[in-house]
Amino acid sequence: MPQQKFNKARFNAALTRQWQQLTLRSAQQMTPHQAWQAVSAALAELLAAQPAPRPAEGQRHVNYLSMEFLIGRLTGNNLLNLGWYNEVSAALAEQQLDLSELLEQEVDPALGNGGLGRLAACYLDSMATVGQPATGHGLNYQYGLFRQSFDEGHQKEAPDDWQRERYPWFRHNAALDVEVAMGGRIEKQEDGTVRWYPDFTLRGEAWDLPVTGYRNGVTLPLRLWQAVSAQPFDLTAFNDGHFLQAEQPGIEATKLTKVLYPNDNHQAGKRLRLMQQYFQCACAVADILRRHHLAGRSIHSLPDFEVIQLNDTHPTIAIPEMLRLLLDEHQLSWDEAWQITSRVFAYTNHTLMPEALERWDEKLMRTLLPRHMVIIKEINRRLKKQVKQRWPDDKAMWHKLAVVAEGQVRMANLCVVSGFAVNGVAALHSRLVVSDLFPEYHQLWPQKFHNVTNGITPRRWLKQCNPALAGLIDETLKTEWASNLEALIGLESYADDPAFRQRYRSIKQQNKAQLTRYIARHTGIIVNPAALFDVQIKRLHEYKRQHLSLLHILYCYQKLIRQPDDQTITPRVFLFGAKAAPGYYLAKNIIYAINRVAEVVNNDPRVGDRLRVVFIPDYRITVAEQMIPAADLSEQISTAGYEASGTGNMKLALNGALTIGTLDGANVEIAEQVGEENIFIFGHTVDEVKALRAKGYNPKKVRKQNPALDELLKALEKGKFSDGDRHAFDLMLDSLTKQGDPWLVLADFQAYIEAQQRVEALWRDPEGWTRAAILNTARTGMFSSDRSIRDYQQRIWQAPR
Ligand code: 26W
Repeated sequence: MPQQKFNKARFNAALTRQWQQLTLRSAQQMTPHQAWQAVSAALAELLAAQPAPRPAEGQRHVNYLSMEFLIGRLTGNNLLNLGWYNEVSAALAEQQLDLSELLEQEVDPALGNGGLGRLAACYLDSMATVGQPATGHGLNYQYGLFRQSFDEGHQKEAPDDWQRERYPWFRHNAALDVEVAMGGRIEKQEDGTVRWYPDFTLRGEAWDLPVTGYRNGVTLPLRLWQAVSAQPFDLTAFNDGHFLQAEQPGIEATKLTKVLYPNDNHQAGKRLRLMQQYFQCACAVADILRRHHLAGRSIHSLPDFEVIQLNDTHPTIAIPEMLRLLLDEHQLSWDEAWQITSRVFAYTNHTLMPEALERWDEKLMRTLLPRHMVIIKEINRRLKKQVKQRWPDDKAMWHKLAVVAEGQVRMANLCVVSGFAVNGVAALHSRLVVSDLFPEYHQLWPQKFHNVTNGITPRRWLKQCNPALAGLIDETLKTEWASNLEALIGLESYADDPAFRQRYRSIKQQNKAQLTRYIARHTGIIVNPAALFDVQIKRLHEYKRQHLSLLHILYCYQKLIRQPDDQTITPRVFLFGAKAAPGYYLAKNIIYAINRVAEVVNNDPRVGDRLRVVFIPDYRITVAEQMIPAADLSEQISTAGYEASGTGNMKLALNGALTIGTLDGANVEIAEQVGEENIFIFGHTVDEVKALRAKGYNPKKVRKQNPALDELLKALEKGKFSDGDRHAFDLMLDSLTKQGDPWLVLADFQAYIEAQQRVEALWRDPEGWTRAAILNTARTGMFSSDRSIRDYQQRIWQAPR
């Protein structure tokens, strides 16, 4: 489809209506925040007319189900994708409104925790851009991820009431409202069918956000479901005289989509969370079936037209929900219903961490979803028959393959059994999904398993967040690279061009100066923009090892104190951005330790401006957009085998940061692309991690054999960074020393220090560094999410033959 033209007259008319509704007399009377709302609402009105793409022959409509969509600010991004930025800016200037200023007024919708949520947002952007017909289905949380602040170094959480004022991009599509039932009991009817008598019903409202393709006239809906009570009162209870009870279900309803669970990689097992999951799935499945029926199609042809991609196991209940509707509403036989369902669902795994793999208590599931539990049991019973045929008398095998076992429903197993495809998110991770997570299922159905390496949208993560570099690339390549990122390879030959290097370096310097101002404004800390900007941005988790970086900071600090006159020491600014789950005390202790060390280092006069440690509070998409273009070094130092992919690693490399990292997740593929001389790889590999654990890993021994490491740990233990408090960092230190160092931080310490020395050696050669940075930009084109979406299209989303 062609790019949609900007219609200035329609835009001005829509904008006028906006300020008139505010009972103002001119556009200039709006506050900057009102102006942002009015401009966005006017644009949303123009966009409502944009068509969704039609499926090509044999192409299915993709329904992307995710509990999280970390979309970030929309207004600027939509203007860039539409190609209207300059025209809107000019139209507003005529009314004395400054576009770039009002864009800063936008709230940052934080409807996700981390990587999985941001990936969902990048994938919608790319589906719109490549013209893949799709709908994103999620929840309209009233409160997004908590806002983070620091109180004497401790993380504090505050609610994120992001919709307190109206969010102008939303459109309530009232024609799509859905009824969702929960609780109650089931009864077998005389004809053998089952009837569900639920306890209460909620209404799901569809709140749509437009996702714009890049200059192709396409808009896809991101449909965020919101719970409201179906009826204000339960009339039977009301008539019985139980006035107070009568409002009960309504109270539940408003609670349901109130808040996003702030856990990342840890399942809490809460009833309300299960209700959220079911609510989302019921709304999405009803919506998909309605569209199918409206098109006048037979239910049997559903798999030819629709595919449902499950973003991890959080929306798994969509599977028994689909079966329930086919069996109970459409009165299909089990075999027919199964035929349809098992060709519609595909599942993406994002983590191997045992504590993140969802298991729901059978009892809880039965009280909330009695009919679904019966269906899950039937899936389990039929699977057992199949397994017994293949492996007679092998109890251990069945124990591994069971969907229901030990009173729990294993959601990942349910996905593998009931879906036609399973994929990991990076080459290494997809291998581990087969070898470590599902080896038995792989024996049964090898054809189900795939890899799709993650990607990032180059629109937001280069063109929008780094306009200076984007401009240099435009000028150099003279081609539309933003929708064809592999074209960046054309920059390779400029890596040896001194003039190009100079411009590339000065853009990085400009971005660093801008971030320096941001840091001063938000933290009061003055950093040296000429220093090496060493960046670690991601959720706070032990396996991501922010504390390994902390040990390196202490190492640098010690060295500087010992050799104050050594002019060869590299000036560094260590920058962190990370939120810890509110109940994850060890992670919070790591934040506290970093903040306390920062306090000491930043205020030590012997340090001068050669070392700074900055923990930027409330890390979110908008902050990432500031930090990524300014980074020199990208820290990707997870214990090998635990970071499924990483996507921050891709954003940083694309923007010309060099990676220091383990051979984990997509780091492996980044290393392959950029070449080993342009990346700093260190540490135990997946196989070495396994071997070390098998042999019996003893962190105390490592410590004893490494006097430098021992000294750093002692300084922390003795309270040197906590005003003499010897217990300030107990949670973190006990884990490293007394509790066996489960993430092998000490085991990788020495290799990490040596890799950092290689970093410094290259930093001393600015020409060599810039060359490597340019090659990182030039060679990371494959990490565009457009490529990921094309992989999904080819490997997974094809209609069954
Ligand atoms: C049930 C609690 C819970 C919540 C979130 C468990 C697991 C999650 C997510 C799967 C965690 C997550 O965001 N995983 C990240 O997904 C990214 C996108 O694929 C990867 O790049 C990251 O490596 C992975 O940690």
